[in-house]
Amino acid sequence: MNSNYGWWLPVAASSYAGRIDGSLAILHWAMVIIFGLWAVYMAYCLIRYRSSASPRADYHFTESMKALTPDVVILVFEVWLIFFVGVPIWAHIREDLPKPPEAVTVGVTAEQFAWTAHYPGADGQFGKQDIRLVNAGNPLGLDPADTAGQDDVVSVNTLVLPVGKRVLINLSAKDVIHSFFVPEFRIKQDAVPGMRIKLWVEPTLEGKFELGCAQLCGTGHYRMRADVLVKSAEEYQKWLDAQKKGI
Ligand SMILES: [Cu+2]
Repeated sequence: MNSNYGWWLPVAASSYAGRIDGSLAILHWAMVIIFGLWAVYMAYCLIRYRSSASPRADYHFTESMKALTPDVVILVFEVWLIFFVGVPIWAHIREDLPKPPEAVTVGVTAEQFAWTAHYPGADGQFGKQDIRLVNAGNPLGLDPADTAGQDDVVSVNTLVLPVGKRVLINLSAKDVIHSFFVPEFRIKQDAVPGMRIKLWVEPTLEGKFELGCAQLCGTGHYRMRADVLVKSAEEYQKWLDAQKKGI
């Protein structure tokens, strides 16, 4: 897993990761260029206006609008960056949610200090959940009397996803606010008790990644992590078939 991290960004493993990295690259290169220009300008001013060359201070403010040119350029660049780069990427991630028939739907529930994945099984239906049925052996409170839940798969601290497929994740939390963070997917989303928040990801690389909690959530926060295993469609199906069904 450590090989996914280096001096630069972690490996990009989702369909939208490249676009996020692109916007980061634009921003950082722009900052390098702006920093360089300012450094050169400052050096120029230090020499041009040194005290031996200009012993008297000049208090006249220039009224030429030309002096505002750099500010206008930066303003236009920043507006462009927000509305033509940032917002479209954000809208793609927030709004282009895959619809259940074409997408794999997985429930992910955060709690102190674990991640529980919930798969609907062959019938595509999630079983009924009841908070009164929650216990150590039934972390999601699945109702054993509900037939829709009898083929459901519940997986603690292992989230298995198929490569090249859009996955819809219904994210929730049982106790306090947590945050679903998979750096390789470039996705981070708070999990809030009482809310079911939809997010999606299309993994583009098979492998093992780390799902960490990115919101300080208690004394065991540091160990609130899960493996994200991205597998081929066949391997994914094999894994699902091998899991214990129901509760
Ligand atoms: Cu947490």
